[in-house]
Amino acid sequence: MQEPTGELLRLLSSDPPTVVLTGAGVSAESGLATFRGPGGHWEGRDPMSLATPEAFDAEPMTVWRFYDWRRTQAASAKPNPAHTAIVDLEKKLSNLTVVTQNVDGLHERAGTAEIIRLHGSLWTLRCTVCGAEREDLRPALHPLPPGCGCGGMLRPGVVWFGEQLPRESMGKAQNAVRNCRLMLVVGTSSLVYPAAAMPQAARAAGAFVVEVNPERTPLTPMVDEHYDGPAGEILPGFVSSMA
Ligand code: BV8
Ligand code: ZN
Repeated sequence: MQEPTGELLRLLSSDPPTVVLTGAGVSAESGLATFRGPGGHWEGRDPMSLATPEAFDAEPMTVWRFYDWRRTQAASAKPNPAHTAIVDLEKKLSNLTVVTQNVDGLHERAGTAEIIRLHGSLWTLRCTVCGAEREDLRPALHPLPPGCGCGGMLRPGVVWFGEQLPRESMGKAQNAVRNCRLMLVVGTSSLVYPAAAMPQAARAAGAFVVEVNPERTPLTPMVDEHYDGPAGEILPGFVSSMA
């Protein structure tokens, strides 16, 4: 299915509290590799094996070179029509929240105002000793690993596998998920928890759940509607079909 159905358009015209849950697929058309798609590997290493505290402890330089590469890629990428359509939806609806698993900052650069980052950000650095956090938009950091004024080593401000999600973001996200009447699940393989549990929670709370993904995922059998195409084409179609 590609064009929005009458049911979805009727729901959109009722201005429902809406959550847009996004994953790496929403940045695919900006040229950023997804985690599990083709080209997702880095120097032959599986990103999943690098995005862990164990990898950072064992080989901080390798992990920093991976994240410095990710930052360089993200800095040269541009928001794509999927990001822009989500900004347009936020303007047309009175209560829309983006809950993203992405760390690339493209939603923010596209102009999304209400955003909850579940897995942190490539652009935040956190000291492993004193915990001080700072934003640093420079794509290539030198020297690696970057250091804190206290002498400690800085780490990327992202949530690694095996790490707890930020309590505040989780609380806000769970609130938005429980109160929404429409959830758009865009560009995620729905494999990583606890983000992957959110669509079921929304559905249990009575929301209409729509998945936008060119592939089927473990979530597909449970959604109300599945649009099988690139988000950069499907989402602008939703916006242009709205009155
Ligand atoms: C936690 C930041 C408590 C870093 C990321 C066994 C069972 C269940 C759970 C677990 C388990 N073992 C361990 C766990 C917990 C684990 C987990 O869920 N593992 C999975 C792999 C089984 N979760 C955690 O560890 C989380 N913490 O649970 O803490 C705890 C503590 C200890 C022990 C247990 C529990 C932390 C998870 C956060 C990890 N950090 N990122 C970084 O980015 O470097 S996750 C990383 O992968 C991304 O951030 C992203 O969130 C995530 C999933 O990737 P997706 O975004 O979905 O992207 P993916 O490539 O997978 O898919 C892209 C999709 O887009 C595809 O479907 C594709 O078809 C589609 N697509 C492609 N092009 C387009 C498109 N869609 C639309 N348009 C297009 N053009
Ligand atoms: Zn410090």
